[in-house]
Amino acid sequence: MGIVNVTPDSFADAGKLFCAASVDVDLVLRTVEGMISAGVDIIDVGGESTRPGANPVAVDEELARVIPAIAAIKKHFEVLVSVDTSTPEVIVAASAVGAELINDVRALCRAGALEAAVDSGLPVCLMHMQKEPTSMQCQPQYSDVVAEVKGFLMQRREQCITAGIDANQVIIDPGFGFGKTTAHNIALFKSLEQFTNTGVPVLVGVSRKRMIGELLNCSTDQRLIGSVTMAVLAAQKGAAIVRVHDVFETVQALQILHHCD
Ligand code: YH5
Repeated sequence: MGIVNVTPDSFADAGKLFCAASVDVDLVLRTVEGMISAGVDIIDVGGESTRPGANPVAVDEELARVIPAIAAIKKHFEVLVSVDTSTPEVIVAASAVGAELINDVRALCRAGALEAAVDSGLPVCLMHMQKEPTSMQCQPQYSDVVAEVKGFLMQRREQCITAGIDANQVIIDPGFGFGKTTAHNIALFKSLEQFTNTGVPVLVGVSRKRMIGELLNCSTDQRLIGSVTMAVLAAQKGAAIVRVHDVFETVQALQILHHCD
């Protein structure tokens, strides 16, 4: 899964796909074309910055960022598109322009989001987050991070199934970096098989995140090797999808894994 940010403040992004007040659709299309050439399977389009401390974005603003980008991608390419959103209006509009997966860092917990996802008939990715982006990195606490994150995801998955989403249409994601210290992230990553062993498809997003910066003591532009290495380890532990900035390098590494493992 390749990350396409259409936010004005996404410092972690490879390219700034946002120009002045509106999305630069041509730049989005060139980025997607590059990812497709590199072997991407899914393009994840997000219009809300969820980096630590980021401010919430208004619904109209999120719609204006995300929907033109998804519509243009679907018009020009055959690639699967996922929408990184927690907003019911965005779920509805994105599915209307051809998005194929709802990726929600809030696990469809916002009012109306679960209903919108059910109505869309699309598969969903449920991610764990402690608190909200504005507050999540101030002293995250768990007594047993693996049990608590897994318990939340499996319970939320059951609620989604009860609400009408097919059991085989739910992906789970431990939510690396979302209300977790580096120690919590590493504990989760080491125990990733406790998630993949359930048989539920698991998505892992660690690309360029702070845990890699802390382990290697390096800035975001020096996290490529760490990110690719963690993507390979996640795949080896059974992750179904890895969400990454650097598609070309990650696809090469995963091809080696699949030929030689
Ligand atoms: C995720 O893990 N993450 S947005 C801070 C960074 C680097 C990257 C430099 N959406 C996930 O990518 N969706 C995001 O520091 C996600 N899983 C799923 N399912 C945050 C992000 C990032 C943040």
